[in-house]
Amino acid sequence: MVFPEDISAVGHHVDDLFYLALGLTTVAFVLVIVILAYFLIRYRSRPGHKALYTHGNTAKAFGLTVFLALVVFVGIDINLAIHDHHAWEATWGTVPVGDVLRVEIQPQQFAWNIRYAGKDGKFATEDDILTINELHIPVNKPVIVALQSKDVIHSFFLPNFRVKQDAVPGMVTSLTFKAVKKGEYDIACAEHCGLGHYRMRGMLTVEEEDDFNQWLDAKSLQNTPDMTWGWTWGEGK
Ligand SMILES: [Cu+2]
Repeated sequence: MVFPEDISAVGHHVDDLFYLALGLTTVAFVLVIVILAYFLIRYRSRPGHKALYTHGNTAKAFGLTVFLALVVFVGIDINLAIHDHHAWEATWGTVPVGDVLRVEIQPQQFAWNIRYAGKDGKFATEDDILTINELHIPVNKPVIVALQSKDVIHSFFLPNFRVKQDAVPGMVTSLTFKAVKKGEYDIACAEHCGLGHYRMRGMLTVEEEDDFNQWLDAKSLQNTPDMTWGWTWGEGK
């Protein structure tokens, strides 16, 4: 449909959920319209037919209402809740362990400050590597991003992974994702964070692990790490 390309391992669960919700509500909508049209035509005003005044049948009306409510509740609400649970589990249910890339991101008005741990595998040390609006990750490797905002609430949004996570001042939040396709993709801020919100666009580059390591090495020669973040996960990779 009109979604951006899904390059994640689990994003299809979210897409499926959307299509399911769209499908179920479309069926309900069409049914209602068809029944409405039928009654409009069937009982329309025409010569030879007198209008009938009726209070209806309370028992029947009650039964029909309960029946329809159950159909909607079980057929749509419960159905969506079950699929929603699957999508949630797939996206957020398991935190990857082992060979994982950890990154710390501190958004601010209006940029993404991105920090890698460097050779020692620890954040907030001399060999940290900093970039602005430029996140590189290896393909087929789980990534865990820790977030804490410097100022207001931002939201780290990866449209091509179907995930987003709020970044809040004073608390560390995190999210996990894995790319299965190389390329250049968008990072967006999904929280209206001020006048320059529209400028909060970052670039995500997904590449082979070797290319990623080369890029990281080149970056590490260029920059002086900023130790003023005031928060860290400590261990990284
Ligand atoms: Cu923002």
